[in-house]
Amino acid sequence: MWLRNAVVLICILGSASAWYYGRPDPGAASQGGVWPLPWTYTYENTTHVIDPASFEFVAFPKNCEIIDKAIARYKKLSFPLFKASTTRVNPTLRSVTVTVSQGCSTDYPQEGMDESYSISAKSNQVVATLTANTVWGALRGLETFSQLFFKDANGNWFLRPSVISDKPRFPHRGIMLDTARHFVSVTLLKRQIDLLAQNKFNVLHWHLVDDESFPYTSAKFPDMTKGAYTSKHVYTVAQIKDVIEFARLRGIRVIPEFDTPGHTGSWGFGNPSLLADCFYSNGSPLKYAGLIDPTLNSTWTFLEDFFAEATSLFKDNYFHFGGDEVEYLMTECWGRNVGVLQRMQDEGIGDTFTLLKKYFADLVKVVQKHSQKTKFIFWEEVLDYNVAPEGSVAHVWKEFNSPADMGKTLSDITAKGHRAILSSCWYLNYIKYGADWGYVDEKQTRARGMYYECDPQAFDGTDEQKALILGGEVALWAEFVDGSNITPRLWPRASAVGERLWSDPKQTVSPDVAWPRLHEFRCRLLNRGYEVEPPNNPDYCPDEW
Ligand code: CP6
Repeated sequence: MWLRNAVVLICILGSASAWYYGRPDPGAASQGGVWPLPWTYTYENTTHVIDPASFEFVAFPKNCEIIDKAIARYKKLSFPLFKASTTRVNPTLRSVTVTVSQGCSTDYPQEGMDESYSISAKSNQVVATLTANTVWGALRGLETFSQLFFKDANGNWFLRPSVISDKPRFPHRGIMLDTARHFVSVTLLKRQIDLLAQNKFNVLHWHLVDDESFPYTSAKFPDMTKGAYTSKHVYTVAQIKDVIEFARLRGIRVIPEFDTPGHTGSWGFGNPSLLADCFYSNGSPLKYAGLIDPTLNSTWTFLEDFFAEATSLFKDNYFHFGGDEVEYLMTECWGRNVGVLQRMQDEGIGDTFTLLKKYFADLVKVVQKHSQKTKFIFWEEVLDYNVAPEGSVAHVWKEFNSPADMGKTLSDITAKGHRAILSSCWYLNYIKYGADWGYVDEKQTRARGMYYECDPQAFDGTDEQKALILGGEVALWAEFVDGSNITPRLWPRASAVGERLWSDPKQTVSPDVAWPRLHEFRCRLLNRGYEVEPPNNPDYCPDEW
């Protein structure tokens, strides 16, 4: 009894402080709040009664694979923990019709796809409607619709009567996963793709290979997997195709990154002549550094064939070619390598920056020889050094400790007319005590730059410059991440970024206001079976694991 009283007392204190700090009821059951927040919504102050066992999803057009498979998923995702034996009720809403006005599509999702949708599920409707121009909009709408369902403590199901009209703020909303520092199984990659879709992200940036390992299988160059940790730590061509198809069905683009000319240490196991030998300033050899030698013909025949295969395997129009962190390596591996220096002289290339510029220009040439469709994304340095080909997209990452520097970079890069993707403020491999999605420390004090408050368009620049921002990406560098912790490290912290990239910034200004809805969404993901960490304190879910 004293325990019960203590709990009641704590709840009273808790709700008092909750009010003061804008905290949610720490045990709030999900009442159909939607994450990320839709652009326009009206809710009625009543509830629809739902019978999950008989609720129907009806699609137009019929026999559209991507929609039918999505409906099969959302029948389950809409009613997590539903037990079929629960007593049947008389539902006030019986079904939803899903209409795709442009019809079915078997295409791959691409940049700029139309992801808008509308939902009408008013209290006087017996049949709800979800309409979208494209299958991609229907996928996003199904996720929103599934979040309007909620259950009470007795296992009775309801739907929040709503009218919603929604679309993304940015076309590029990504998560970068690094499978080179630690291997992530296909099963767990697919779990992240499912979570991407449930958070309305649309890009998996797959940082496949790096200095540490080479898990990518090339059919043309099977020796390259000598750079994998072991022969088990690889993605086969069939598995890569499977991941791409899994992502397509969820409206997720898979953009691979082949980071070059630096970060290529593991490439040397399968192709030793590809990398230049590097040296300390005293002339002794520097091991474990990787920088491609662009002065050899063999390098270019390899890169041409290698990327011809990769650009036909991956279906997205964009490819990420890295280009980060080569400054020291240019000195150590090109500037102190007599062979490279000799061939530079023979070609009339005066310095390593000129060689770097020529490297990227030649890379673009060999890639485009076999794949006209391919567009290029590079880490920001490549654009800073003015060595990037026309039309390349800058991936801004460097200024992760300084919002001011980040703003300046965005301003400078867009002033040059480059399009940009932002990651600097969304380095989720960094962990810190506290609710770092929206607050900086355990005292919940507001601070600059936490994930929810970072805005990719908050820099000094013209409207034209701001329009060059394609969106952003969460970066999860995997030095200390593998299958054991990838899901809770990403979620729901990345959900905060998902809302920033999808929702109206004017309606999503404060973590204090967002908190209850994020809490509800995280509990929903738990019920769906994902090991997502708590974003708040105090906090508990109606159904704990
Ligand atoms: N690997 C590659 C990395 C990083 C980058 N590129 C990185 C740099 C700084 C931090 C975290 C990660 N590990 N290939 C930079 C884009 Cl803090």
